[in-house]
Amino acid sequence: MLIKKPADLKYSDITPKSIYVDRRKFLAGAAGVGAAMLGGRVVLDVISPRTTALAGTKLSGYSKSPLSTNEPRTPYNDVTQYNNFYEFGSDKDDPAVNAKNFRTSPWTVSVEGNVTKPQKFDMDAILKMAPLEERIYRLRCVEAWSIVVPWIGFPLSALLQKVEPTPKAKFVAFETFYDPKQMPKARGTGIEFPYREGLRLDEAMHPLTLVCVGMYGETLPPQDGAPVRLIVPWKYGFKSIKSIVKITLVEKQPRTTWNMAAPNEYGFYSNVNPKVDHPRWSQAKERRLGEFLKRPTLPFNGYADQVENLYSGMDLRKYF
Ligand SMILES: Nc1nc2c(c(=O)[nH]1)N[C@H]1C(S)=C(S)[C@@H](COP(=O)(O)O)O[C@H]1N2
Ligand SMILES: [Mo]
Repeated sequence: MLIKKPADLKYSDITPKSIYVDRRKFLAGAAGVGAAMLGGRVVLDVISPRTTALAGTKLSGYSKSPLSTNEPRTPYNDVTQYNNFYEFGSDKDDPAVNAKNFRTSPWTVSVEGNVTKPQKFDMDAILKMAPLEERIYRLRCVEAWSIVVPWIGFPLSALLQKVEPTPKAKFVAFETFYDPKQMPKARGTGIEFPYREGLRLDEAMHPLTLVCVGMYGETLPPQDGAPVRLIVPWKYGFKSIKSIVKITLVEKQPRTTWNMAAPNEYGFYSNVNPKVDHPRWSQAKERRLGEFLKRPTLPFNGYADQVENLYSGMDLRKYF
């Protein structure tokens, strides 16, 4: 049994939880098993070489962000059993079942477009790109449920700075991996794939905008967007695109999946706004998963102090 030194560790070597838990029992007492630090940052638990699934592997060496909410976190089981990830089906319990064997390694994210240094990053490069932080953020789905999750990641601005956007770059377009063979349920959902999202460049550079690689101390489970997703906490959940493979810096406002599917229902901006109802339901309240009573929805999902200046002078009914 080979135990690599931290410096040799590759993301693709990470052992899935089910396997390392067994191995831990098996190895109880063996030296070399446990959290490791690499250059004061990341890093992954134990490990022997493997190239299979990755979710549920411990992350360590991350700091706790002062940008976290102190609201109670939503139970892990709610966050991982009640999902929107249409590539794996449109019912809330579909992704947990159908994404189980989603192959997330090897994985690369291509960053291109109006940039001086277009680059393809593998997961090792992404994990080492910036110090990892745990950020406890609220995420509010446009369907009026919400969660509070200890996400792990780093500001998207750190990634964008690496590729040096040119002055022509005004928006950022994101694309999810799509493979009809691994995602046979996608077709029946009625939306177009690959799933696309977008942000204005200043929204993308905002310190709250997170490149997310983990949650609850571990790498992301497949149903929550492994191995890398976005979390944009002041916008409706569909902006927080999962399993990203491509990021393009563009001049014009990019097309986005839900806006293409129903432009009268889902805008490009999609800032959480209790005063602007969805055409088919109110946005005034939400149900926190795991709770019974509804609670009021807050403007910008409670992040108004930090983001409302991005939209000064804009009519947020028109730009919904
Ligand atoms: N690629 C992709 N990303 C996606 C979606 C999707 O269907 N496909 N659903 C979005 C929606 S509507 C929400 S509410 C959040 C849900 O994230 P969660 O399942 O981790 O709670 O993911 C978003 N990201
Ligand atoms: Mo959503």
